[in-house]
Amino acid sequence: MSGPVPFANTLSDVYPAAALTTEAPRWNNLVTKFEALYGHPASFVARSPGRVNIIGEHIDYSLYSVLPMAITADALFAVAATPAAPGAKTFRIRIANVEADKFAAKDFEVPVAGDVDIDATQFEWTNYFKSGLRGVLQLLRKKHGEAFRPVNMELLMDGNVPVGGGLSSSAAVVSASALAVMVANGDTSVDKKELTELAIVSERAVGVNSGGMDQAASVFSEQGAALYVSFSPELSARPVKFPPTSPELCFVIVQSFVTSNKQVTGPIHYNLRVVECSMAAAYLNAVLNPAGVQLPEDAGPLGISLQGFHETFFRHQSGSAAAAAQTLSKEEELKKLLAVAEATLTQEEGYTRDEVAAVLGITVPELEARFMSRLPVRAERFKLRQRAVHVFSEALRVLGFLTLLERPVHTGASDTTGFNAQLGELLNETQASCRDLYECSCAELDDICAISRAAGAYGARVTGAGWGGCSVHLVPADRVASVTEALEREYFSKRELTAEQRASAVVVSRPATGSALYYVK
Ligand code: NG1
Ligand code: MG
Repeated sequence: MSGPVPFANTLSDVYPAAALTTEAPRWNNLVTKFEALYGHPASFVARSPGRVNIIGEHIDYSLYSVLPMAITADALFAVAATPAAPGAKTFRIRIANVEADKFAAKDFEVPVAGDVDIDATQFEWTNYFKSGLRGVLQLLRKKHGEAFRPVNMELLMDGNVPVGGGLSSSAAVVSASALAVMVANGDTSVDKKELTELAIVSERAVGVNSGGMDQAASVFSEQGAALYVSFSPELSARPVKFPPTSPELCFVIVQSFVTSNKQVTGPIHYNLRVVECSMAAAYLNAVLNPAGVQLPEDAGPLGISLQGFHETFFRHQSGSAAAAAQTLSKEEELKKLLAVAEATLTQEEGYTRDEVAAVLGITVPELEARFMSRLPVRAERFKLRQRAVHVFSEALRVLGFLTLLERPVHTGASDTTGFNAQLGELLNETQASCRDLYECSCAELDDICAISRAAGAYGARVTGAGWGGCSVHLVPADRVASVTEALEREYFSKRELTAEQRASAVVVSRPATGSALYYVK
């Protein structure tokens, strides 16, 4: 399901009807301010949304499929471009934000033949734009050769995905930036797959070993559907519609207002999990596959993944007569892997560097160079068992969820078969696994989920990276009010929140469109 990023003729091509009353003035403000700032109109707007992950948490970087959906909130760039002066050694970027008092305008020159300078150690609001710019320049140079001359650009940004809230404002900004730079440089038919892959790699350049779920959801999503994203054997995505239910099933996004910043806590949280999963893959390969088998180099952030182990394991198994006799379904394979991981990775307390290195037949410095040199991590013990069990079981839950959506047995009129409860139960199991095995929840998120379930949600769990940020809840439309009230009474009223925070604390999210381009008329 690839193809070019679509052009929108009207805003109703982009947003659900309910959002138009707020989006139309927002877009008008953007193009009006652009003209006031730069003295001429913008020529186009590039747009990419945030996302909420429905199910499939912390498995994208192990290359297992996930099921996110785009939200309405997005990053917009109004853009105008002019060719750089002939023979110029640099080109110029002028970038500003509609919230001029919060985000100061920046002007910078970039060498035509050199690289874009990004200081990932400093929080600077234009870093994500710069990472998109850098990725596109590398791609266009590869495509057009050294004769490629980037254009000067003027940009005005308006982003309304809450930052640090688990809704992937970063992927929205990187994807919209990359799209803006491609189109400004004359590449107007931007392939969605190419844009997604570029945005994934670009975002990794700013300090997080991320998987590709956010960028895929931001670029590929279609209105009214969730997106089933696969990373193996290659990136692919397809929309999955929710069957009609009565009352309507809503996805409610609830903020915890506990901030977790991956750039800061990466060494003990997110990046450490990426390292643990890759080490688990190498460990399982060393113990379970025939001697000398190497895991394939793949698109995972560290180049090998649990998915890579999965494939080599069954390839070598099918060599034996007994195994060759039966072909396993994906579900059966994952169940087998779950059992095998539990039987092999027996140390509940985790594994030291010495223990892992010994099994891999390498030295500790070699282990560190292989797994911990790209980004630093801080840990004495690596919980390979818990992480691998989470990944295999979560991959199974994604398949279970997808099967329920695609083969609904309920009647549509009422939930006689427990369809809603089954979907909800999978979300609840994910929460338990994130809390106990992956250790990426936090006390506040656990509370929020419990409060919401007691007030009528079918399922509730942390969404996105976790350790704070937000949660997603499956709630029938007629119980949204009681869930919201319970959260207000038992959680939000006990925290000091600004009026703005209160207003964004609980949001019913309807699946929205992915990346789009709009020509300013
Ligand atoms: P957040 O932090 O919610 O944007 C992160 C990763 C995803 C995925 C989830 C966990 C980035 C940019 N994104 O999402 O790829 O691994 O955590 O499922 O780091
Ligand atoms: Mg992010």
